[in-house]
Amino acid sequence: MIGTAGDTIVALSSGRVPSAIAVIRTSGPAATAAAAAVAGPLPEPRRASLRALRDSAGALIDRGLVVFFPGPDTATGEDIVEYQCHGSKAVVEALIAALSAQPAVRRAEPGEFTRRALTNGRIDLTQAEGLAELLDAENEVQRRSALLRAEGGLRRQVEEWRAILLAMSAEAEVAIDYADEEDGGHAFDPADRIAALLASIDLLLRAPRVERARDGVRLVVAGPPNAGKSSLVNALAGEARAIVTHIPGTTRDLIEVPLSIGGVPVTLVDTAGLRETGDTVEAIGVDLARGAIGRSDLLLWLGVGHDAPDHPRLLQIASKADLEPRGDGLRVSVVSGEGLDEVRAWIIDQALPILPSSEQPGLNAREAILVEDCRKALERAQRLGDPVMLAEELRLARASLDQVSGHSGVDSLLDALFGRFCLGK
Ligand SMILES: Nc1nc2c(ncn2[C@@H]2O[C@H](COP(=O)(O)OP(=O)(O)O)[C@@H](O)[C@H]2O)c(=O)[nH]1
Ligand SMILES: [Mg+2]
Repeated sequence: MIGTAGDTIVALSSGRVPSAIAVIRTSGPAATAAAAAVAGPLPEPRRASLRALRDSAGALIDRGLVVFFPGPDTATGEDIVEYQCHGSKAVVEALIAALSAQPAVRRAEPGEFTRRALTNGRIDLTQAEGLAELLDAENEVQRRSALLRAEGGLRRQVEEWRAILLAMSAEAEVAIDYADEEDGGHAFDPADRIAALLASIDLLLRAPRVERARDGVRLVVAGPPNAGKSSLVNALAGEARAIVTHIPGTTRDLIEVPLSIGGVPVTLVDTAGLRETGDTVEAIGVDLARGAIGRSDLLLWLGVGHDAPDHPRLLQIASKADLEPRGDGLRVSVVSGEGLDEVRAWIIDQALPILPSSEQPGLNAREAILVEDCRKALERAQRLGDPVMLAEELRLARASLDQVSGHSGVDSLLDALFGRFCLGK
C-alpha cells in the first residue's frame, strides 16, 4: 500500500500537456517548505499570488500563480500548495523536478491525492468511487449520478443506517447483560426498527445501478423484413449506420449504435427482419434478433400488432407513413420526418426511470453485493428472539455497511480503484 503519511507528493493535476495552463499540486507536511524554496514567501491562504518559480540553482523556470490551502480543511486533509504555470512539457517537467528535489517530496502515484482524502476521512469510499465515475463521465446521466455520489449522497444514507444499527446493537448488549434478571425490565424488541430499515434498504437496492448510467439503455428495433427498421435506425442516429435496400433480408448482423438522445445514453440495435428463412446466414441473424429482443430495455416494433413480442416497454410503430394510408401504432416516416420527435420523446420518457437519477443515489455492483449481505443479516435478525444471536446478526449487517464505506476489509480494492485514477488526482 502506498501513500504512507509523512511524505509530500507532487503531480501534474490538469490534463495532458501541452496546454495553455498546467496545474501542479503538492500535498503533505513539506508542501509549504517546498513552496518557500521554489516560489519564495508563502502567499496568504486561498489567495492566488504571482511568483517567480525557480530551480535549486535559483534559475527561473517560469512565472506562475501559487495558491496555498492550509490543512486539514483541504481536499486531501493535508497542506496543499498549487502551482499554475504555462502548460508546456518542459515547464511542467522542470517544476515537478524542482519540487520533487525538495526534502521529503516525491512524485505521486495515480489516484494518490484522492487516496489521501480517503485515508484522512475527507471522503469515504462511495465518494471516491463517485469521483472516479465523474472523471469517466461521458454523458449527462452519468455526470449527475456520479456527482450525487461524489458529494456524499450514498455516504449519508449508509451512515444513517449504520447509526441505527449501532444503537440497536448497544441495546442488544444491555439486554444480554440483564438477560438473567427477574424483572425483565430490559426487553429488547427491535422488530419495527428492523422492518423500517429493510424497507429503506430495499428502496436503494431497487434503484437503478450506477453502471446503467455508463452503458445506457438498450433500444432494439425489430419487425418483419423490409419494414424500414434500418432506415429508422439511421434516422435516429443521424447518419447511415445500417445498410438500407429494398431487398428483404439485407440486415443480418446486429448493428449497435451508441447515441445520446436528449442527454440519455442509448445503445440503438438494428436487427434482421423476423421471418422463416432457408438462408443459413439470415437464419442466424433472425436468432440473434430474437435474443436481442429478449435482452432489450426498450423495443420499437415495426410489425403488425398481433405479431408483437411480449415486452414491457414496447412502442408500436406504423412505418413508411408517407406511403401507407394507415397501420398499427405511431405513424413514422423517415422520408417526411413525421413521428420521429414522438419516437425520441417516448425513448427519453421510458429510459429515465431505468437510469440512475440525480435525486436517489445508485449502488455500483460492489456496493449492491454488500448491501444485499446487510439485508440478509437483517432478515435473519428479524426471525430471532435471542438477544445474543440477534446482536451477532446486527454486527454482521454493520460490517457489510463498513465495507461499503471503505472503513474495513477493502485494501486490495483500494489499489484497484486508485490505479484507475489519472495521475495527479
Ligand atoms: N417511402 C418510404 N420508404 C421507406 C421508409 N422507410 C424505409 N423505406 C424503404 O423501405 C425499404 C426497406 O427499408 P429498410 O430500412 O432496409 O428496411 P428493413 O429491412 O426493415 O431494415 C427501403 O427501400 C427503404 O428506402 C419510409 O419512411 N418511407
Ligand atoms: Mg434492415
